[in-house]
Amino acid sequence: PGMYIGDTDDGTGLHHLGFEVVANSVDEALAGHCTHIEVVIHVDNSVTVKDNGRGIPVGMHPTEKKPAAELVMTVLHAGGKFNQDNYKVSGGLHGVGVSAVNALSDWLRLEIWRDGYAWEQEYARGIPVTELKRLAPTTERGTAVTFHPDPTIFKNVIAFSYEQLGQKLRELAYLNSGLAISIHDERNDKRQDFVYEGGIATFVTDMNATNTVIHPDVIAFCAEHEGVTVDVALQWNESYNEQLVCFTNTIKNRDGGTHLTGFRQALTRTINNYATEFKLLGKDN
Ligand code: 0RA
Repeated sequence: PGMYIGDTDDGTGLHHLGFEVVANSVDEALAGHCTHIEVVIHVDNSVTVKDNGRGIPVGMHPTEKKPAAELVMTVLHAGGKFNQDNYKVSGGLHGVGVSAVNALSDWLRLEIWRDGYAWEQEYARGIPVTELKRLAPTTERGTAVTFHPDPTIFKNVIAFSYEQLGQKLRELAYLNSGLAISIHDERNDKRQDFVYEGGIATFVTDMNATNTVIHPDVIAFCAEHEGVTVDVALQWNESYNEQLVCFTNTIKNRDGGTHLTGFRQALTRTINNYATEFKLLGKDN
């Protein structure tokens, strides 16, 4: 478990399970097929992640003789292989996929709405306990995964934190402009909806909500170079405390990295060059 999801005793691994399932739905949104993701924390500490994407494919795999969905749920890294878009951007558990969550759940229910029907399969500790069953006809599309973390693996912190899940979902909503993400905690009926049309520019506006800003408009831009896309939003305020956060593939980089160092250097150099060129740094200023 440590290899795939991190610490099983302090809650980080536990919450990673939820983030990995959400990351699959976010990928579906990034591929342009999903607009809503709903997360529910149930009273028994199971979690449901439901999206309105295309649904995990239910067709038989020609050689494995199993439905694609079952392979996605039981084979490490299988998810990406069925996705023709090959669009794995949102980072969950280092990309091992939802099969790791399945293996670490004492039970998991997969529901799919696709190809005109609802479908369902149940698993215990990663092993199917039912066939993928075809249920009632539907015109809906999407996927829902409900999982219960295995109590023989997760110790000490075994309850999901509404704040910890909510904080991450809020970040994901900022980073995926227009994607609606909701969280509902059935233990206390708390709920929140996150949807930000303005992307990270709105993130910065909200970060500065309690500060006096020096310029009203957030400076925001997006650029691509050699297949790498960079999104930047900046706004100065009157405080002396810099708040700089960076993400790579929607994962927060708590310890920064070369991209943060490089950004800082380029920003300082650019402002210095401008100030020098326009003689803003003279002794009169
Ligand atoms: C493989 C292929 C396709 C979709 C997905 C996986 C998929 C996975 C997850 C996991 C959570 N929600 C998801 N939604 C979709 C697309 C196959 C196609 O229709 O072309």
